[in-house]
Amino acid sequence: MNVQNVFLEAVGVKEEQYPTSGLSEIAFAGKSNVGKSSLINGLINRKKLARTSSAPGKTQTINFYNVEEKLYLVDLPGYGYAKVSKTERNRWARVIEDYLYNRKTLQQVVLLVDGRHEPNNNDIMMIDWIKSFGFEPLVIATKMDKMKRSQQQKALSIIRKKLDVKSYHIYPFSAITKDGKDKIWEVFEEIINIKHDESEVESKANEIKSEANEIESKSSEKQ
Ligand SMILES: Nc1nc2c(ncn2[C@@H]2O[C@H](COP(=O)(O)OP(=O)(O)O)[C@@H](O)[C@H]2O)c(=O)[nH]1
Ligand SMILES: [Mg+2]
Repeated sequence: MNVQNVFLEAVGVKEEQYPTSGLSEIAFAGKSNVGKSSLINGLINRKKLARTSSAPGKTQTINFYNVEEKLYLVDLPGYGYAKVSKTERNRWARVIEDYLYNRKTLQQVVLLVDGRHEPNNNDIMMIDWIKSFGFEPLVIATKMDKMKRSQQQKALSIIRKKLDVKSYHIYPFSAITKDGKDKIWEVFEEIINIKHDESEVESKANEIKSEANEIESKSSEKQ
């Protein structure tokens, strides 16, 4: 996607605060500091529109970036930051769960994991969540520039096995070199278009149904 126009449209923790335009959205989940904000910045060609920080656990809101009035890229609050209290963690779970459950325009949740590390229990819980909400288990492995090329395939295969996803579900990315960016956009555009087509088919089907009902009620009037 050729991205020129992008802005932070909404920041919030509950439905009333989220955008109401009906545009499709793709959300990023993953532990604090994994590179969610950096990935978003990379995808939208900005250095720091999405806030990146080396202090983990900071983004506790859901942030909606409007991209070309075509879709939202959504930065979800990160998990797994040790210093967060139990109350904080519960709040986090509720915010994310409400969002995943109720957000009609959400087309895909993407899990980010650090390419260098084996996914932990939180990552596994998150991918299981993603699967249970009916999404494809899409994974982006971040910080690939921190690995030698020769280590990369092996690292991806470890992640794939640990999360139990297919090789076509995992995409490498580096916010430094931007390697992987084009492929990721390709996948996202396909997701948005497919879902778009589906909703067109659905609305056509509803149209036909209501025409059929009309004909039926007219013919029963005549009898
Ligand atoms: N070398 C390298 N560093 C990265 C990459 N992505 C993120 N970082 C760094 O990792 C830290 C956390 O990134 P951030 O995007 O804020 O993570 P978030 O908490 O998931 O949003 C920052 O210091 C980033 O500069 C990457 O692909 N390569
Ligand atoms: Mg962030």
